[in-house]
Amino acid sequence: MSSPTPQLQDSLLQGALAAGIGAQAEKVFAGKRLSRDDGLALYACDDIHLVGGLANFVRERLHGDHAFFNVNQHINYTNICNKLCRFCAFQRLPGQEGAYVMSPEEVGAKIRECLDEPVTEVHMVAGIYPKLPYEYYLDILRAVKDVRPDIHIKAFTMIELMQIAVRAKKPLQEVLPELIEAGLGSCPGGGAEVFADRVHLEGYHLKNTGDQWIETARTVHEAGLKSNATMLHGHIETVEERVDHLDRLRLLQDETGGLQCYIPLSFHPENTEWSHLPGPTGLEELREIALGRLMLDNVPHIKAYWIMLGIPMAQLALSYGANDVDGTVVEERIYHDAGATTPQAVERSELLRWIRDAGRIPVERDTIYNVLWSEDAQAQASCSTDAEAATTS
Ligand code: V47
Repeated sequence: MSSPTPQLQDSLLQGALAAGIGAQAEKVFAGKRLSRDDGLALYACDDIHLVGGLANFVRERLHGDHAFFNVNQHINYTNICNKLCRFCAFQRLPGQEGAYVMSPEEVGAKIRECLDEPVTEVHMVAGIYPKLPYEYYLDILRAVKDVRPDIHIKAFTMIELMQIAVRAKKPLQEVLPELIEAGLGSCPGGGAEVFADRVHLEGYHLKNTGDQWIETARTVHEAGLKSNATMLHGHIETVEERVDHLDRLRLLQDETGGLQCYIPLSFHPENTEWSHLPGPTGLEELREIALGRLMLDNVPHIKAYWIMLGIPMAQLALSYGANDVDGTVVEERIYHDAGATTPQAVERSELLRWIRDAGRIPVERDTIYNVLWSEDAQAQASCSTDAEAATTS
């Protein structure tokens, strides 16, 4: 496994001093936490490749050349939603053309369709449809497990969990053990958007606030579940609001340690109320990956979600701070409704090919980052140790 050399560190430092981010580079090399002002300085730095180089330094210090992926399937059980978020192209109102709700049987059938594939995770999220009863959520989890008992269910964003607790008429603390009993394994990072109240009011005022997202994630972590975290960038938010978002995630992580991965999500404007906004450029996307890696010093993994970025940009992101690319993803809908032109799935062999092409070593993981397979002896060894531990416990 490669690790950053002193020569690389020296040339990065020279570049950083010339670009006016020497103090930030020194902190990065010393493993010290960057302040909010440091974050602003990194956003303001003209040389994105230098910022990316610093993030890559941290990425290689943590993960060497490894790039994680998994074999996964997405299920969006309903697109009916009452939150009317201005950035969303996926939502429908009840009765509107294209509106759907999948029954638990239909959810099970979707899982059955992929039984021949080596899928280890189902990523299940949807809109907020208040008519769905509490039992529905338990039933869709059970439907998945009935068909594929070994699959890991990563389901329900924080706003969905808030809604489930409302329908259960119980505090989330009491609901989570029941969801876990029905099959829930961890929670995805979606729905965080940008925590700042100003952006919340303007773009998604019916949805949870930033404080509510953090509070719900805290409850999830206290219940023993891991979760991911996202930030939806490239619309009306300021850089100060992005730094604030990252800092609040970092503080949550100091407290709970429950975040395993951070995923910057690039806003796709098509078919949304914000279709007049341009969305982020490629270099802005790379900067978000880099800032995530540099600011979130306590979050182990940074994901370049290839469905959103496209494969070429995800390959580049693996040298700008990202160490994960998500998975093979069968049937993504949220981004494709918003105009994404990436494929809706990729073969495992194809994913391996383009990770190798990016100069990285593919490592297949499960949802909670146990290594399942790798060409690299060191990663493979940690995989057999995990397997031995699992079989002897
Ligand atoms: O919650 C919705 C965002 C999220 C748009 O946890 C949009 O491993 C851009 O959270 N343009 C869903 N973004 C995706 C998500 C995710 C994806 C991959 C992995 C994980 C994980 C989580 O997408 C939504 C919302 O924040 N979103 N509409 C749009 N037009």
